[in-house]
Amino acid sequence: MAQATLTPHGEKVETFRLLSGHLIPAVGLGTWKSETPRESVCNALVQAGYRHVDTAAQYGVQKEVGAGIKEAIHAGIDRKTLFVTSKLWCTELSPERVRPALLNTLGELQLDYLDLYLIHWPFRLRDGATRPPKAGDVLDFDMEGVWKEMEKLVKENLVRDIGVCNFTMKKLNKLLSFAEIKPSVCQMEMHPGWRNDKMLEACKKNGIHVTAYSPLGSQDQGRDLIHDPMVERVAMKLNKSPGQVLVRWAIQRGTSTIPKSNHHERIRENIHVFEWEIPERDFQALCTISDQKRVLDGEELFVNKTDGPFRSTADVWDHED
Ligand code: NDP
Ligand code: 1BO
Repeated sequence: MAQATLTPHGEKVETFRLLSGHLIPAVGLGTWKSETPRESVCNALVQAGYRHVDTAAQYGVQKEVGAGIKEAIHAGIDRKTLFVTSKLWCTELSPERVRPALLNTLGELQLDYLDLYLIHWPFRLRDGATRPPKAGDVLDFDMEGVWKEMEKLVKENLVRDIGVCNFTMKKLNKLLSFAEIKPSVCQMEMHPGWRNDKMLEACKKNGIHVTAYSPLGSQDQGRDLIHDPMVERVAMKLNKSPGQVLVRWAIQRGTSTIPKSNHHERIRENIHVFEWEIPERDFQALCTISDQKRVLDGEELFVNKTDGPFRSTADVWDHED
């Protein structure tokens, strides 16, 4: 359940409590493919009231994101009220590379700790791996060794929480079999066009909070949920925008979510989701959207149809879909 708190300006914001006891704000700003990371982050924090930013080393924008955070701090935002997430990229997925990768991320972001550090994808890629991967580009992944290094980062106060992205139930169960510190967060693609109910339930059962990525259906080759007739119908009925309905739907499922936008008016719009709710009937109607399909299925990154180790997207997702 989301909990409501007030900002110093009296605005209501919802948060979720993690296994660690820390709070994660229900809405964060996504930064993948952001064309205006510094301005967007600074505006989101200072003008729109965001306190949660999601980035990753792989996005190539950490320096600009860090500059945006720094500007916001200069404008009076307290670092302690922020929740900053970054992610360990696939080329760094071996035990000896975890700590240097985190230190590099902290340097780029100009921060001395992260609120959340996530394994970006549970597959190791060779340096210089191509898309799609050539034979030998996708390597074995020492999950236990990498997780132990992530746990050390928590113990050294370099990161407050650790977690994973793009895991299957099989991989989550493996992680839980040896984790001394359980993952606080599992970040997964989730929206009405890909509800991924099974993974959401598996996480809830283990007390693991889910952050829904691509809540609007993503971009470029993504899924246009903004113009989905059901989403438009609910938005019209509630006098909200389709983007707001999609963000609110994610929160009412018990997930935090991280919509990305380059446009300030949309960034503002996407966080004005706290003083109202989608009625149960409309919420359920949004849960019936057909053609359930991932946008980010990992094919380009990890599938090599002739040389493996993953010859299909079904292999990537452990045949669980
Ligand atoms: P989103 O679902 O957030 O969609 C972004 C697209 O929606 C952009 O084209 C944006 O355009 C548009 N948009 C934003 N707000 C509105 C609005 N109110 N009305 C209409 N259109 C809107 O896609 P992402 O894939 O970027 O996902 C969000 C974030 O999740 C990422 O940025 C990243 O931080 C994270 N992520 C994590 C992954 C992982 O593997 N862990 C994978 C994918 C994403 P414009 O910018 O022009 O406004
Ligand atoms: C390839 C990276 C997907 C966005 O997190």
